[in-house]
Amino acid sequence: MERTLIILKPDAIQRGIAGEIITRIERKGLKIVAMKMETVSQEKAKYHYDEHREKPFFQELIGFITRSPVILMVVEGIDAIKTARKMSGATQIADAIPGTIRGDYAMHTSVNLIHTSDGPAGAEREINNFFKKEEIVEYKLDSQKWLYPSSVLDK
Ligand code: FUP
Repeated sequence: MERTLIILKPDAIQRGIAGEIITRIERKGLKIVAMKMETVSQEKAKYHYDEHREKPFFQELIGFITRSPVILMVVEGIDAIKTARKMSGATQIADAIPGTIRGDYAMHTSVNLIHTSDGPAGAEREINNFFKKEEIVEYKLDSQKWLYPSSVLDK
């Protein structure tokens, strides 16, 4: 099982579609193991987007993610990182195909509703930036026996 960070960005909440996005995540079968709302600080935002520090869109990116509250989630599943990225859709909005969250609901690359980690190292770093260990909830999700074969769950 893999974990990834999902951020429902300020536009998702301000436009009232955070619930719809959470519904998609639940229906897919990703297990939500942590969730909270917060206004992201400048410090956390800059750490989160550190790889983009030198990019021309960096200031806009930090301004956007800190502008209004976000919903932060940690979700778990087999190949959760890739699965969440596929569900989000392409970074460049014109390439985000219908059926993806960005493809269905977003109009601009800079105002794109959702962040998901791009790999195992990034996921760990990003989860630790926003969540303390004790905020991640250990529980059994009964529906998993209808989402995965027993050969996977018995491991
Ligand atoms: P993604 O992983 O799809 O969120 O994309 P990146 O990590 O490459 O980019 C992080 C954020 O920077 C995107 F969510 C939006 C913003 N961005 C721009 O505003 N312009 C660009 O050309 C690329 C990214």
